[in-house]
Amino acid sequence: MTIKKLLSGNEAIARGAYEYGVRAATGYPGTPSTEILENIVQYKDIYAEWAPNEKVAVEVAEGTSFAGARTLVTMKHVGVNVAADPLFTLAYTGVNGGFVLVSADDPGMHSSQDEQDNRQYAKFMKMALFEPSDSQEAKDFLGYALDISEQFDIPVMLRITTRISHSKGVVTLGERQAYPAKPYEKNVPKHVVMPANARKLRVSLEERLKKLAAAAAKHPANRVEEAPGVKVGVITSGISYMYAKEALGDSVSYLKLGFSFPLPQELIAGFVAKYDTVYVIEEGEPFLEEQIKARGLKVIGKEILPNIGEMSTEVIRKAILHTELPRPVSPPEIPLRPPVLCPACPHRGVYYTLSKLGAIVTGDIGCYTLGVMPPLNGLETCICMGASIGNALGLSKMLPERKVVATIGDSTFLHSGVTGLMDVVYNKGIMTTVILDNSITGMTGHQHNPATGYTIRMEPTRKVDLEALVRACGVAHVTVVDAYDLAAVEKALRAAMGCGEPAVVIARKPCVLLEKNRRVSPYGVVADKCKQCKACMKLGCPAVTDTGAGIAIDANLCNACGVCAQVCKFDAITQEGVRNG
Ligand SMILES: Cc1ncc(C[n+]2csc(CCOP(=O)(O)OP(=O)(O)O)c2C)c(N)n1
Repeated sequence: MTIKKLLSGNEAIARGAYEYGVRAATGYPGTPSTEILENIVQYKDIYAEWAPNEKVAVEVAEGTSFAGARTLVTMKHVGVNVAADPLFTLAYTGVNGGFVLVSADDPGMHSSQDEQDNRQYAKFMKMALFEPSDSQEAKDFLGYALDISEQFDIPVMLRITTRISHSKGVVTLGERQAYPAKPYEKNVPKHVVMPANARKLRVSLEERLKKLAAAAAKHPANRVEEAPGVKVGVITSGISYMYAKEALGDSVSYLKLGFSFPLPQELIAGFVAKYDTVYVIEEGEPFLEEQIKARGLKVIGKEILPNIGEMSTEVIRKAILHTELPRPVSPPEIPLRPPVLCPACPHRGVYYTLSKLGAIVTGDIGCYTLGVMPPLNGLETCICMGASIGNALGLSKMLPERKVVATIGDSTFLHSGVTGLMDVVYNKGIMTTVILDNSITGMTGHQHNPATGYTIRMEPTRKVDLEALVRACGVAHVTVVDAYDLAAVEKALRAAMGCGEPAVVIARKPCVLLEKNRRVSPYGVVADKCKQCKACMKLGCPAVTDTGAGIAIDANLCNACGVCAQVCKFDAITQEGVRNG
């Protein structure tokens, strides 16, 4: 009996890992990739781990592949920047067990700081590239990718985007197939990339790529869908295929590229020759288009289609058909809801305090980036994971008259902040680092990390002692404070900022959402004590509102951190006060 299931692209990849004999899966969380590993956990035959960062995830995956296991490693697009070093070299060494890197890109930046098109990395790194268009293909192409990896001794990128990761489609399930582990062999010329070996591997890599290009030309992931009698052809890949089909239907013929690097140039040339006009419809950069044009073929692409943001049916209709469908209903008036820190988020009090102290505050990537929003206006830079500490060191070196404070989450500190801290100590930085330790990787949905004490399968494990770690880096001035205790936070920050040496404050309190079922007695306002000074409004807590007639606390939102009560000089906020909601 055939079993079919509605799966997201991420769930389908996890299922594919199970069916196609993956034995090891590693990664670091990041939208839109996170649910792949979270779903792999249900398959007990697969070793799974969250690594501290993407580079380590790839290095572990290289080890499992060298050991002979079919291996999957997952990350968001910017994670590939972090992991680029071991990935470039892996194309040289090749693999043993099939090695597939899932790069989950985020066109439109729904949840990211940039929208890099990582197909360019596949070409740059000289990996094979697969681009599924839906959940079924996400599963099937993982199988293809593992086979290609093993046949051609090459790592393969399975490149997905937010819409593939998170939209659902019907997927036909199969059984787990038996792929016996390949034996591990000591092979120094292949695995030790000292220059003498690397030069030989470089030559073999080009030979492998040539063979790969020939395979891509005949591969079932690349197919022509011919519409009889039409004069227009479309070359497309990934999610753009879906949009193109919806916009143009069978008024054009399609060359759908699922295996898109190395590009099957002969197949493309044959297709282009058949039509008067050929469009290349691809989301993001002109990855296919530039390579096709470099062969001297005449196609139309980014002259009329954007390289910014997501592709869509509307964009294609407008650019190629010059028509726009009327919007079926006018959108309702939706109130703007800018993202905010949760009620009782432990990061709030730290940014509130910092905003009083006049320091330059650098930020990093995590829930706490929301400290930038008014009224906290808490941070001034945010570049990429781990950058806050290096940014702060640079600022402090050039602006010695200013106090500079870096703020960074626990997961981000372990990901790539700790090396910045070593630099602060080594190069005698006079600045403060605040580790916002909510004891979880909050922003991406509560994944464990080396400081939480649990593995991805919730097995208890040893945890990194952050205080001991920063001391081991050479920081002598280390304070740990309760992030809800504003007086303690302020005292610790003032002491750190005044100590004249590298200082670390660990502001600790578990993420409030970790205690989902906690019963709390919410705070309320004692009306006759409230002077309406609005000091509590400066916290930007969604539970506290100014109704015009007075301050009100929504009992349904209040998680009883008590921070608003601490900022009230008139004792007008108490757990006995009047609650709304
Ligand atoms: C290189 C890279 N990998 C992954 C991500 C996705 N990501 C955004 S924030 C974050 C972790 C935040 O956790 P933490 O530092 O503990 O802060 P919290 O959100 O818990 O406050 C991750 C993994 C990213 N933006 N960049």
